[in-house]
Amino acid sequence: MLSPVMTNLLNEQIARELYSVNLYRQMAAWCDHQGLIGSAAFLDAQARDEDDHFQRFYRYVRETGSLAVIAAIPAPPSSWPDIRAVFQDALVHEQQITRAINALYKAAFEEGDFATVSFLQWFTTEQHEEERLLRTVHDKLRIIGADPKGLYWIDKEIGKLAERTAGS
Ligand code: OFO
Repeated sequence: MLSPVMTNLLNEQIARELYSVNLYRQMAAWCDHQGLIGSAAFLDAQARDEDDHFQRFYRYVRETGSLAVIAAIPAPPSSWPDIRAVFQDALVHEQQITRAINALYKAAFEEGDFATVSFLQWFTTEQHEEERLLRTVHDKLRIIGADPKGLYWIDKEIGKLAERTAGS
């Protein structure tokens, strides 16, 4: 059973996860439009992971007997100056999500809601992994700089990483 405070906090996270799905879908569409098909595949895989995160929170709130609420989701940005800016935004976004998960974890712990603490444990590990992966891509793009030939190869490499994220 969730307290009203924890129910609200978890519903806020449901909204964040849905925003994450839309953000990565929009980033994937922008990359496709630029001909960056490897990056688009990677970001589509990220969006699928985010949908899994949404489902986990949504199901958990329902399983406790509380009401899961789907709030209005703000539109994500739809264009970026270049591919580096896309992955910079993605990394900053994941760092914000990590802070949100940590705040949830702290609130659950302070309430003595150990079922929710245990539920959130998976997400603390997942956030570590997501930040690591996005930092890897961000660093690769920073290293190649503005070299268009390098960009072609790095896009292919980013596409291969999509296979590693699929279903994770
Ligand atoms: Fe990217 O971890 Fe969920 O939001």
